[in-house]
Amino acid sequence: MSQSSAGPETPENAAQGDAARVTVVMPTYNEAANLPRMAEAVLALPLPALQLKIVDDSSPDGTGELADELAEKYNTAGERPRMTVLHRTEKDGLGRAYVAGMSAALEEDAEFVVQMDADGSHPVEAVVRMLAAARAEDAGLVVGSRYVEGGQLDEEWGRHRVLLSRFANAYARAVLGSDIRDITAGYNLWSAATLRDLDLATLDSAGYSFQVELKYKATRAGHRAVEVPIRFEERTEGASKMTLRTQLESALVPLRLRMRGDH
Ligand SMILES: Nc1nc2c(ncn2[C@@H]2O[C@H](COP(=O)(O)OP(=O)(O)O)[C@@H](O)[C@H]2O)c(=O)[nH]1
Ligand SMILES: [Mg+2]
Repeated sequence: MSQSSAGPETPENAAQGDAARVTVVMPTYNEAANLPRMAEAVLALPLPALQLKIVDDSSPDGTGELADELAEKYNTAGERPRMTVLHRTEKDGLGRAYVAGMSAALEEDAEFVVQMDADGSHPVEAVVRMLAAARAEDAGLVVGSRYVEGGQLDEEWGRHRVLLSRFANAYARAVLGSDIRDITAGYNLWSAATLRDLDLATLDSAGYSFQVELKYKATRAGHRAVEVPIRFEERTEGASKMTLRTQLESALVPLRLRMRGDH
């Protein structure tokens, strides 16, 4: 057993003050109203070696410049940065933004990579539980799950949206034969070994279907996935970037993956 996985009695304690090199990759597009409190909350986690990496696609609202200012505030010259910013010139999809951010995190020697939205929908403190679960269950992937026992959706979600989300999940799970309950989840923690195995540069998804594709490929490659319950909060600031195009891609990618697979 490696030294880092030998921990105190409970999974909850195991991650307190944990020196794991966790990189939280946070894609942003017009999230200036959310970024300062998100950065503060992420960097206040009891994980001193955790880094926050913003991946901004030249947001017209100045999120990229704001991220640079925040990085300057949180970083200390001569020390390993706590916050970094990856500026991309083009908005060419959430999946591509994640591939860029995750690849950079791996190059910088992260041990774990977390995907987290910038709009406050993903409860920041759950990172500690997700890391503990990865260690305790030797998982390559931990899903912050709305659809396991204890998971919740903000009551503000209307009936229509709840049904659409449940349908998208059930559809992708059925087409792919996956037993991950929240296969469309955007809040996930990955071990570096799992991501390295997946060859991020070769993924099909440009957009939101990236979430499904990566989970599917990881479990098919034999990496263990576990789900920890989270409460998904509705965003209070800014607007969703989900478009009809990304929804169509989400419908088509599971079919494409399945046709290519050896079912
Ligand atoms: N860099 C980048 N970030 C994006 C893009 N699309 C969405 N995001 C970010 O991804 C996260 C999830 O997007 P959001 O609009 O909240 O999607 P929703 O929660 O499904 O409505 C947010 O942090 C967005 O700012 C994109 O094309 N590029
Ligand atoms: Mg959102």
